[in-house]
Amino acid sequence: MGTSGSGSGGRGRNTAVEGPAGPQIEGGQRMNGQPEDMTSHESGATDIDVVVVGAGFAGLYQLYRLREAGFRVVVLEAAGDVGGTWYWNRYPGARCDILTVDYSYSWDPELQQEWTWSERYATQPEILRYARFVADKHDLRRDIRFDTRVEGAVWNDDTERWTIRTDTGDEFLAQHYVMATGCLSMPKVPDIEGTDRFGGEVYFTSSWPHDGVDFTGKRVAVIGTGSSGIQSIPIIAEQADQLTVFQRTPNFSFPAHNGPIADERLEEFRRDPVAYRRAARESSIGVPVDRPELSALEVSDDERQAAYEQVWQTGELAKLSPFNDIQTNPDANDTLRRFVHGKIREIVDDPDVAELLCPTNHYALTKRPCLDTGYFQTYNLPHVRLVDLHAQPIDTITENGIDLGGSTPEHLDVDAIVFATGFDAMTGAIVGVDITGRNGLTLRDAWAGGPMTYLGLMTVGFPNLYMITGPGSPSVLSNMMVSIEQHVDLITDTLEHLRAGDLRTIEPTPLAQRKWVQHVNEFANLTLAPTADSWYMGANVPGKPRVFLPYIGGVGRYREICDEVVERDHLGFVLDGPGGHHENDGVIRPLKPDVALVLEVVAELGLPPIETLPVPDAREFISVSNAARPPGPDVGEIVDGTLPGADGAELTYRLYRPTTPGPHAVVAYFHGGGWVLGDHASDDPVCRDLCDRSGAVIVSVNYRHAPEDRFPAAVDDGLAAASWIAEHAEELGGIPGQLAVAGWSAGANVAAVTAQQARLAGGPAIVGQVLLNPVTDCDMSRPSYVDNAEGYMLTTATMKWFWDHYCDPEDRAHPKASPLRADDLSGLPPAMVITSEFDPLRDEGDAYAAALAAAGVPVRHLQCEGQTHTSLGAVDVVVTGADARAEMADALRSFFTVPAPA
Ligand code: N01
Repeated sequence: MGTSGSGSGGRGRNTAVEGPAGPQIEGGQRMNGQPEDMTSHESGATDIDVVVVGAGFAGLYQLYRLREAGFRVVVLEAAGDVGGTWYWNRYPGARCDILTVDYSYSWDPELQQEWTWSERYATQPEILRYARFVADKHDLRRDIRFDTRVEGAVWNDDTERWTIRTDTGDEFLAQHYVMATGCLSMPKVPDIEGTDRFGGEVYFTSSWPHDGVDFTGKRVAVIGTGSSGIQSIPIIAEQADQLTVFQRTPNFSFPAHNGPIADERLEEFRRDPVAYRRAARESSIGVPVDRPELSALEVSDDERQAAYEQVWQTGELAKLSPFNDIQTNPDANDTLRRFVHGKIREIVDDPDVAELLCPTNHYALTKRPCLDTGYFQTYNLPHVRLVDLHAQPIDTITENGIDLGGSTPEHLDVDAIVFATGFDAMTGAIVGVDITGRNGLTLRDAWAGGPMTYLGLMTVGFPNLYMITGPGSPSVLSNMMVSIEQHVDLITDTLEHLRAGDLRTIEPTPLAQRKWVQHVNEFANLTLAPTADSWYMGANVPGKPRVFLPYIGGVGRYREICDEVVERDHLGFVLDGPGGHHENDGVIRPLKPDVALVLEVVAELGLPPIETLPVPDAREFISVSNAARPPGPDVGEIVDGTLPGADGAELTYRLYRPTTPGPHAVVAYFHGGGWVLGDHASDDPVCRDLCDRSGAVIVSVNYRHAPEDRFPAAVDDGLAAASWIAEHAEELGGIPGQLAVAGWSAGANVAAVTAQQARLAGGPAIVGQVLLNPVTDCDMSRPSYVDNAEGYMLTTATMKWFWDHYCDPEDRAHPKASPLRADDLSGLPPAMVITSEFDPLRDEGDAYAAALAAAGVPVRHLQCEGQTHTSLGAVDVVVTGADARAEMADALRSFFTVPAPA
């Protein structure tokens, strides 16, 4: 999306033609700023409240806000003028790829009226003019030091200030230090042999000569086919005598259809700019477009084709996903991938070249997609050649050209080489400055395994250091303007808060940071994004840790999170100073992201609480919602049958047989539903999953339910069913003596009681028990009943309703109802007990695991963070639950390796 930030954080090699120092002021007046209210320290250093590094869009707005708030602030900028990315990236064809109506500041209502963009996607010169216009309008340059590169920054714990050192020999002592250095501002160091040897012209798209380059009559090589390459190649081709493009990875690119801004979008904005901007802030990527609701797999081929055709004709990054599962489902993604391949084959005349241009090694949109103007058409020009670096890798660059190896070695003479090879994204410009925090820890060392931040904004050990659109925030996955403004506002508000409270420092807590990094990763892992070798993953820079860098949860969600952090008294931060010491340790998003998404969807449906429904309606409601679940994995065979329960009851069961040849060990499984709801098929996905993963036959039993058959019917049926299954193991395709019990929720209560009753009765032999979020006790006063009373699917009220239907109060303390209350738990089969953090039943499950262990029973106790009572069973919906289910299956397999007790 739109990029921003300056190169002050330290740039890589400059072009052979021009360095970053040459100011080229086209408009506006340049001054080298020295705020009037700066004071000089005795050491000669300048004393100031805030140093901001970078005068791109982030730095400019940050300067404006801090100045308005009365802070003494200086901006240090390596370039000769404002503009950041747009100052440096002047290559031919450079434009933004977010509609410029969206890629513009919203904080100055006047500016929105004063400035009119000329095109849908403004060119680099126009965007740079805009940055200069803003700098002039607000007289920002007087506080900016141009041609000043920050080289190092050291935190002093005694003075609680940063010392910031520049290449001009100046030093600044600042209480706060803001990195507004941009996410794509540190060019990747060229990693192609012989680059330094080349005697011709060398250009980098990331720092293009200010006077432009004329390629007329020249033989030009362009290396790299990311956004910069794809934007510049068609224009270089117009001039060059010969153009050779060296492609390592073909990219997804869509026509930009640039031109005048579409009337309806502009009108929408002009009609109500405030509402328009609000919608952008609450959106997913910072552009006000509706979220798609349909899956790509639930529409007809024609409808899908029409939707993608619309995408192709629209040319907007924010609208590339017309379906809700393009980013998550490989099959859905493949439909878009094939559509784009079709387009490339239509456009490119030479079928071999077309195939080379079709991206096949990554899913669509998992690398940053591009918008182009005539990119694929360029390969139809007779003087343009595409070299596939997989077939013909570059051996070396020579004095006069490029040597290709591979199966068909060849030498190409060229006059100029253009490197469009990208950036050390998101972290490069930050760790490019030598930053030392508390106790001599350098940021480079602290981030050696990947960036560690809280909210992508601050990092432990580096107090009062702020990163605008840092790693772990939506940044590059969003319209940068929206994300920049949010961070600037947040930083400014934070500094005002500190000042008002006479506080000097702010720093995240280790727990908050660790959990935020985990949240960022877990969110990314819900999507296909981490599968690609992208710069989002750091994969383009040799040796860089492979970590998904931005936050993929969306700008609206992220903003809510940040707002909540502030509202909850700066949760996850330590604030300190003469005004007091406030440590508010905690985790802002303890739920797993997919669990949270499910809860959001359910909350939006506004479903009635189960306990408000008559039992038949509640059962109907559950069976309708169950029908909408993903089915779970295929198994070898499913057989329905009946078996005798207690009291002459006939019980239905469903048997799941693995695909592997039998006989198999057998699990008597008892479904969840509070002894009131569900049947032998209601835990279908979980049973399939367990069968598939454990390789055991699963027999799911439809024990009798309350209120028709109250306590102890369910548990008596449990024992009867287990006995029958043990006796008929061979008939069922099982191995005699290899029987375990398992269950979920009330079904886990039935399983636990069955294991106890079998021990008391001397049979059947049970080799193990797997209890998923079990009911083990009737005491509903434990903290988990209070902490998780509502909001996490199973509520305390529903649990009470279940108990009331199932069991008279005077019977509830009986071990057949509350197995935790059994006098003696010794000699029970080995157990695996799984409990979930956000489950009213959590504490009684934990207590049962502890009691079993205390009685000498071998217990595996898995306490699942961020999960709810129902989430672990949501097969193929809550993917973060898969590990726990794998462990359940693993436990079953381990039970079956031991002989059954005699
Ligand atoms: O950089 P890139 P970019 N040998 O990393 C190839 C933003 N942006 O400057 O994919 C051969 O995307 C590399 O190959 P591979 C935007 O966010 C925005 O183009 O790593 N090839 C790739 O093809 C964008 O995503 C606009 O296999 C080598 C290319 O070089 C981001 O900036 C415009 C190589 C680098 O592509 C970066 O874009 C421009 C090697 N040794 C940029 N090393 C807007 O429109 C790398 N490559 C706002």
